[in-house]
Amino acid sequence: MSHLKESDITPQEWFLNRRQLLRTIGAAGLLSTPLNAFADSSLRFQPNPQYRPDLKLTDAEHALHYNNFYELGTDKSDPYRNADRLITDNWQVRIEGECAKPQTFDMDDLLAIEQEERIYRFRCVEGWSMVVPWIGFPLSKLLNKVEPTSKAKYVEFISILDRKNLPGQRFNILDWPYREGLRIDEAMHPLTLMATGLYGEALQNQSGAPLRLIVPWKYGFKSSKSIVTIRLVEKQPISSWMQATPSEYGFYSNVNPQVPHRRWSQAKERPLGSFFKKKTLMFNGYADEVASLYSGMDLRRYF
Ligand SMILES: Nc1nc2c(c(=O)[nH]1)N[C@H]1C(S)=C(S)[C@@H](COP(=O)(O)O)O[C@H]1N2
Ligand SMILES: [Mo]
Repeated sequence: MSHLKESDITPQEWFLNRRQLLRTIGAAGLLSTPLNAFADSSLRFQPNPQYRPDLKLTDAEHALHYNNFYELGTDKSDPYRNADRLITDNWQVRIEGECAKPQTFDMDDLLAIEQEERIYRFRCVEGWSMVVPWIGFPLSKLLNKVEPTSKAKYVEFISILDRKNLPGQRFNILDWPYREGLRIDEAMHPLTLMATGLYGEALQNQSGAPLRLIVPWKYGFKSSKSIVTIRLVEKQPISSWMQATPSEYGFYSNVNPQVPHRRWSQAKERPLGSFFKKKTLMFNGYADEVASLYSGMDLRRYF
């Protein structure tokens, strides 16, 4: 895919994407095509050199066609096949709860925050993994805007509820809407990203458009897609997965090769597109950055 090459080889400078190019041409009066025809892939971002590990990127063909997004179906190919069932027009995100300035943001507000590209490892609890270039901004930048109070000990993330259009929400596979949570220090951690794009373009629906969370040291299910509400709370929230199967899915869900899932080992993972497995790293390779968040905690108990 051509956009994979774009994000891969673009040096550390502002990336002039197609829409900007079109806007420039349009402003010069050379173009008559309505610019909103290209709106869904517009994103201006800067690669962050701090997060460009020397790792081979997963082929976009895999990352965009093998997904977990139960609102769009439970087969790995369902999210891509049913992508148009997710309606993202006029998307807004409400940030509320324990904060001085609760606010509703639209996507223009969020895209006005400086967007950066970061290459992260991503590890699903099921045992597959990928290395992909997300675009977005640290969640802390957004949370600081609402001024969390001292009672904000946790953050809850609530995804879209649209039973009429989302095929998966016709079934009680999970307790909808999809809910996840982080401790406030995890949410404020510089690695925690609100993603708006992937492979140089705005998020595709199957990836959780228009806005999803990325917490690279935790199993993938903590990285909620298509978020509509972020709630600052005092008590530890109960995620949809904890509610569905408390014995298998804990609140923390840090990637940990030493703590097996109830039904399988977590020692190894299969990178998407690869036949061979490789060893899973503690905290998915981010131990230097995040291990201190859990010092003194028994990670078998707080799984
Ligand atoms: N709203 C919502 N978010 C979700 C999910 C989901 O079913 N619904 N699945 C999670 C799981 S299990 C994983 S592994 C990742 C998958 O992200 P990807 O499809 O972009 O790889 O999304 C997570 N976020
Ligand atoms: Mo997952």
